[in-house]
Amino acid sequence: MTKFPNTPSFTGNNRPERFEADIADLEVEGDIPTGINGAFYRVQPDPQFPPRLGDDIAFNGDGQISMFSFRNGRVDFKHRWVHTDKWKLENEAGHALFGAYRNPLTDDPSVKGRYRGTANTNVLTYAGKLLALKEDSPPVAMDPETLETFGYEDFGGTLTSPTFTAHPKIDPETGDMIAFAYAAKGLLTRDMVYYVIGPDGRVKREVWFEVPYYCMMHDFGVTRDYAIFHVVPIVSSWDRLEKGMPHFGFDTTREIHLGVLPRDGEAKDMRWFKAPNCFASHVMNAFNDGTRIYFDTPVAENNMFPFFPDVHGKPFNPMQTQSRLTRWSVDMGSKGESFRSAERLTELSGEFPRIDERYAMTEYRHGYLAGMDETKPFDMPGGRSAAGLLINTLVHIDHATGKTQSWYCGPTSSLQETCFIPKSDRAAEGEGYLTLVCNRLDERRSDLLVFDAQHVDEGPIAVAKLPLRLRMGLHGNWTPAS
Ligand code: V55
Ligand code: FE
Repeated sequence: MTKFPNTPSFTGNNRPERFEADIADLEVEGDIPTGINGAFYRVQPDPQFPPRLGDDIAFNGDGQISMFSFRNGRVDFKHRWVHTDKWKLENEAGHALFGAYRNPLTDDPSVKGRYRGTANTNVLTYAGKLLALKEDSPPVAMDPETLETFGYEDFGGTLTSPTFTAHPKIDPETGDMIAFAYAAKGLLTRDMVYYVIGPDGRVKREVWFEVPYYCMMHDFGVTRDYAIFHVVPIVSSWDRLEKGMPHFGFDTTREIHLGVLPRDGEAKDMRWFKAPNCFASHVMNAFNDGTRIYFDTPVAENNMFPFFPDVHGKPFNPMQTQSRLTRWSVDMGSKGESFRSAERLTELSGEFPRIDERYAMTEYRHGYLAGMDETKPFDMPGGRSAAGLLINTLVHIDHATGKTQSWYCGPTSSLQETCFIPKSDRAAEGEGYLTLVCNRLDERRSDLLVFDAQHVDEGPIAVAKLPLRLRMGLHGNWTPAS
């Protein structure tokens, strides 16, 4: 008797799927290189139940993890819900108990004070556990082989905030996990905490500080010597929540801020820089040369989230949502508080930036993007993502030459975020594969594509075919079998 609303968030390409699945030995076109040995995990939001308030946004769907295990040219598929507290409480009740995205005032009173997280934003392994992440709650730990949920991860009792970013970074030199939490003293608080977690899975260093204004702190940059926090005005307030407005709204009248914390420093060592308003969310990579810091992020002129509308009531402007990879630089040795240095690295519009993670935090050459090429044909009305964007190209950027390569997926498909797989531990930067989910919109089905990362424009070298449809996902990561 379940009935989902007849709204854009729940129909067409956004219709719920709600399955769990195991498929041994997927049908493959082409050949998966036998040297690929490990698992690609990715996460997608999928609502377990119809929304409590009649409609909802994609960002509030319950997290489901897909695991593609590669061995000897064969790919096995496993797909499971993350058993968050929200999922379990609602599963027991048989209907939704939690209301709007990040608004506990809209919840059933029986769930007051419970973690509201959906674990739907990122998934990675660390210290032997698979962590499913949503930035408003602690990580949810799962078994990396069976995808069974263990429960909330408090890093051996050392996690001191009720929230944890969905974009932690692994330091390739130390093996540490560098992370942060915002709204770290409760909903809408300006308190943040920077964390260093050791390979033993325990927090070994934390620095508390405040941001200039509460906003969505979705990602950050880490270099060998600095952690960089970009404050972009995707803002909120108790007033919004009391009025039942969307949690976030975009404020074009506010400046952006860049907080730079020396990794071995304390809050007093942090410096804040300012720049004119723009939209930026994900960070491709960051690095520093002495005190000069480089921070690569796709930047759009205006808000990219139509479901978090302009706080001054200006209509959403799709023309201004095109994001282009931009290099910001700022010097910790400089005087003054402005940073203006922004160099556009490509004219292609793209988001979901990725790298060969072995070159995280250092000067790097190869970057990958989910490209949105408006000049290419699209024959599937309703196939656009919740943000109204259509990802139709896989892009490789070579920062050494400034050249790009791209591959267009055709007029009846769309693409999800890619993930780099090194050919081996000793392979040179960028020598490896790219894998990503391709939505076959006309067939209501999905494929997993595998590319040679050095020849993106030649198209996939192998396609692992799914007989079912994955929903639009967020992020994913590679874990080698070793
Ligand atoms: C994002 C996604 C989220 C979220 C906050 O920018 C930010 C992406 C899937 O949920 O809660
Ligand atoms: Fe993200």
